[in-house]
Amino acid sequence: MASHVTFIHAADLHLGAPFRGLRAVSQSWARRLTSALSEAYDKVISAAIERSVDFVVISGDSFDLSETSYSDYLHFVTGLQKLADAHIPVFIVAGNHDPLTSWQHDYFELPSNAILFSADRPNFVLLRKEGKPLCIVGGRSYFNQTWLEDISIAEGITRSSAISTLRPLNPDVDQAPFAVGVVHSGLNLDPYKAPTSPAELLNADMDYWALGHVHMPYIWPNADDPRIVFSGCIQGRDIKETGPRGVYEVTLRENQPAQLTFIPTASVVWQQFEVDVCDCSNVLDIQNKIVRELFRVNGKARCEEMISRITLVGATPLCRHLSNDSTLEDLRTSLNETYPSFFCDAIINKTTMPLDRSKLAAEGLFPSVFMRVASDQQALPDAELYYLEEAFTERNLSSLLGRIKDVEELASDAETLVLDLLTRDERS
Ligand SMILES: [Mn+2]
Repeated sequence: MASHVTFIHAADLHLGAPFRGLRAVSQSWARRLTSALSEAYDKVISAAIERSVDFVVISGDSFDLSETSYSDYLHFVTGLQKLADAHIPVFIVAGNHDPLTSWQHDYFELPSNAILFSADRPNFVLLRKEGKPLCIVGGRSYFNQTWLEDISIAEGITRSSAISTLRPLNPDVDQAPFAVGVVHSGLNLDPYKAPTSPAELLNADMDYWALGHVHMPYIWPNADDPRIVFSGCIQGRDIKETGPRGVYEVTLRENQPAQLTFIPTASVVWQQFEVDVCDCSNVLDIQNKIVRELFRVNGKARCEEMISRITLVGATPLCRHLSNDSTLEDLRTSLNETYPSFFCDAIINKTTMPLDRSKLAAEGLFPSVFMRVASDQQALPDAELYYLEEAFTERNLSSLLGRIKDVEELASDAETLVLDLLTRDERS
């Protein structure tokens, strides 16, 4: 029988975190959000138990620090105890939000299946199955909120130092087929949070690095060979943390790439999206189109309850009604009353009045001159790109140049925007 190990990689639970950045919230949704984080944590625990995994790792930021209460600790420990009852060990590192110095041990004691790694050195554990060595787990915690060491947080977390550290008590440790590293690090993505490099981690000869800190799932070098992975947070906490959130179930087999299964855990998902209303003939039509979009977006979110921020775009004569705040607010209220599992916190109007370009050209006024200049310019995309390069460099923004993908589309959007501003008063 080929040997394998399966575990849950979770990170960034942020228990106790407040929800931020909502433009509007109803009382029932405020209550809903208060329970969303702890529900997501419960889903992590039940996923581990249902799948009978060999162990669980939590790669930092179990708590959000500023708000951690007795009830948050209690909830956390209760989950760990459920894993203990199912004989599932848990390996935890502390992150920048919950460094070791912030853990209030007067409130709780970790159950014996849970190991919180120290911050002073690399920690190693050997996991056995039926008496035989199965997997080495190595990790190191944050001590303070800032990683001040001039060494990498991952330094010394290698298969060979794990073997030499564990050998005195485990003479057979070098027979362990698997090794997993656990740290809370910005990797090469956030230079301010205990950064390290993919090359350093790969040199450590671990089979899988379970990282925390980046709140989006992120896999390096690629999904076919996941060696260094951020599982992301278990529940989005504001409108910037859109889309599904969850944990990975990881299976390691000898001489094969790690196999990952994403398990969604968010109990409320956040989404921001645009709805093009140019084909809607009245405001009710717009409402119906928004509803269709809400269901379409929710279909991909893998979570029933959803908070959304919706931007209306497109050219429509209804623009004049949509620029009235009370119409937008009525529309939002109606949406929220009709579908209680969706909450829209804001509708943003970016629609424009339709432009009659041939009429503008025939009038021969300033807009027609502008259209001629714009069309001459658009005939020379290389010159436009050169102009942008100069302008960005002058303003020290050359790093943004890589984001200019389609200069023709940019130029056409710019032309429409200018024409809209030039003619808005006449059309409304
Ligand atoms: Mn975090």
